[in-house]
Amino acid sequence: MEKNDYIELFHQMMLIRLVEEQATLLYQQGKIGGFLHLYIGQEAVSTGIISSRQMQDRIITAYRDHGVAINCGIPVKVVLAELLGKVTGCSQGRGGSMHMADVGKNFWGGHAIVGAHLPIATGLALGDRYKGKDAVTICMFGDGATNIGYFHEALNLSKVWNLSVLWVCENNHYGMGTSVERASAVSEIRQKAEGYLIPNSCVDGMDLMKVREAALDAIETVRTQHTPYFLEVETYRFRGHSMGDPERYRTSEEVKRWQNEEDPIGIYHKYMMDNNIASSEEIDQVEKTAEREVESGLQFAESSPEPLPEDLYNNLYMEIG
Ligand SMILES: Cc1ncc(C[n+]2csc(CCOP(=O)(O)OP(=O)(O)O)c2C)c(N)n1
Ligand SMILES: [Mg+2]
Repeated sequence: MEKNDYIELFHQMMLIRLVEEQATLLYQQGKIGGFLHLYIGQEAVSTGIISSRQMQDRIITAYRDHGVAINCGIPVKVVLAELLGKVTGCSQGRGGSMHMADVGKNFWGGHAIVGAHLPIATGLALGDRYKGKDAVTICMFGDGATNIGYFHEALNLSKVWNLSVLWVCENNHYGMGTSVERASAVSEIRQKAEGYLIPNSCVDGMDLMKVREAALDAIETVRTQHTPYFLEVETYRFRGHSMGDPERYRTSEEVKRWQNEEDPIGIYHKYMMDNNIASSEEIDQVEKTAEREVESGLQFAESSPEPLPEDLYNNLYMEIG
């Protein structure tokens, strides 16, 4: 990677964090309807995975999707507009927080039903096989999703047909208020892939460079060896499951330890300094640029119109070539 590439990755993680801090305020002001699941703490996962894809590779994820949307290249102002339910949002204000999408950028959406997008990933990859496309489908999901029936059906068929799917489990240790150990008979989640003879590995998800290295290897394996691959990424969400989570299932000491010692943005900042990639002044500039982008994006989103009631029944079905 060139210097600018390293800086762009920092820029993307900063944007995710700042957009979500802004979203917290907007939610408290009652401007965001429905649920709001924040990705703060997990920024290195989507940034590392998505920066490792080629543009023909598809991305699909669950409802914790703002970071993925930004990494896929949806402008911050369009993400903010979607959060506010405005017609200029990436889903024309109909999807909101959990249903960001832009098929033109090969982002096949955030999905609210736990596990339900895994069979869709298998289907996308089957479609690519039929059409002879050299594309990898990258499917991201939480630890909780691995206890759902869809997970097993989707993994099984992906191996039966040796489809080009990279399964990425974001193990943030909890599904809502339930820890992995209380919900899953297998606490080392990647072992579940063994049951379907899918090659697998586990990586530290707080270190962007480690995530990228693992993702590049995994995507290469899928593309060249025509097999699904399972990558478990160990991470942590710094905020509650969604807004208004009283967080009785974990101690504030545990949260503080991760925030202080494992902050992905802090770890990457240090990496750039230690390796003389950028000076602290240059990194400050990137932060300032990101702040300005979020500020002007907010103005755009707030001043955008709401969808029209008469358009309610448009775009319910569409043909995808
Ligand atoms: C089928 C289904 N069951 C239950 C829910 C309620 N629910 C929403 S998020 C969630 C936890 C999922 O945890 P995980 O997959 O680990 O993702 P994380 O929230 O940690 O990113 C549950 C149970 C749902 N949305 N869909
Ligand atoms: Mg989880």
